[in-house]
Amino acid sequence: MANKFEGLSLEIRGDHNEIAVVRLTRGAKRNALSDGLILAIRDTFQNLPDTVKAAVIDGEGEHFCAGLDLSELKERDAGQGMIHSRLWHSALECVQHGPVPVIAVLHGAVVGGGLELASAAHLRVADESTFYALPEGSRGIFVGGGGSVRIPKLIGASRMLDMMLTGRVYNAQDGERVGFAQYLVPVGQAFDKALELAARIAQNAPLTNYSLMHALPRIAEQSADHGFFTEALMSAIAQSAPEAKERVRAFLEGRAGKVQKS
Ligand code: 1HE
Repeated sequence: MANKFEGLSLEIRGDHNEIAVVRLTRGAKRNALSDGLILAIRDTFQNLPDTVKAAVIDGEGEHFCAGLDLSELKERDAGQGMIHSRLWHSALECVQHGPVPVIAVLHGAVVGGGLELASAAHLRVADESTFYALPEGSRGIFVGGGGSVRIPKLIGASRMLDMMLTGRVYNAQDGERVGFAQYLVPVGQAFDKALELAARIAQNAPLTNYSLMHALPRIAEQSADHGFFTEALMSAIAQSAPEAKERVRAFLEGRAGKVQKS
């Protein structure tokens, strides 16, 4: 099943239509994010078919994404600028807090708004061609797509400050070391790795995936006391699901796999 939007395609894969592959298809413009493309991202993640249990987001061509479409950067007054930034926030919120975990496939440029998009995903798989930058600093602008909230959670505020103040570019190895990507693979292999991870994630109990996506980041922002309480609630809800009971029973009866040394 395939569906095509302007600058973006959606393909549903898997024996049970459980994996969504969302691809930016503006390779000629290095997948620069126009307002139309931001709206397409929002609508796509808001309307994933019910069968989908995990999603992959990829970019056509040599680069994942060159960020904001600078050709649309026109004179905006403060109010219009606020509305534009909030549009990005609502779209990337649909990626981060949509129905299913999202894996970003990184290669080439992951810059500006492209890095903000990647940061809204739950996992990032980079290949060795990847580089990360925040050119907003040198273009006289500021991040507006949620980067100031999400990027420090990956790499720390001081590293983000350095990137914006000095134009520092992280290569793929250093990017993985500081926390941009959880996986680093040879050039051209990131998509297959992401699909493999998506297939694995799609086998989890849906409530487990939901609680990891929605509870874990919120607990990280709570006080320890509130975090323990939220954890107890989430844990009780997850273990009460019939699917959890069946999975535990399967292990106790020798029907489920053991944890294997890697
Ligand atoms: C673009 C954009 C873009 C390329 N908006 N059109 N982002 C940036 O500041 C990054 C700007 N882009 C680049 O630095 C480079 O294009 C790349 C390193 C990503 C790729 O270089 P390269 O040599 O492969 O491609 P190119 O020749 O620079 O670009 C190919 C075409 O894409 C060219 O158009 P053409 O009509 O001349 O063929 C470029 O103009 C076009 N293109 N990037 C518009 N970004 C919510 S706030 C977020 C704020 C930001 O994201 S600011 C950071 C913006």
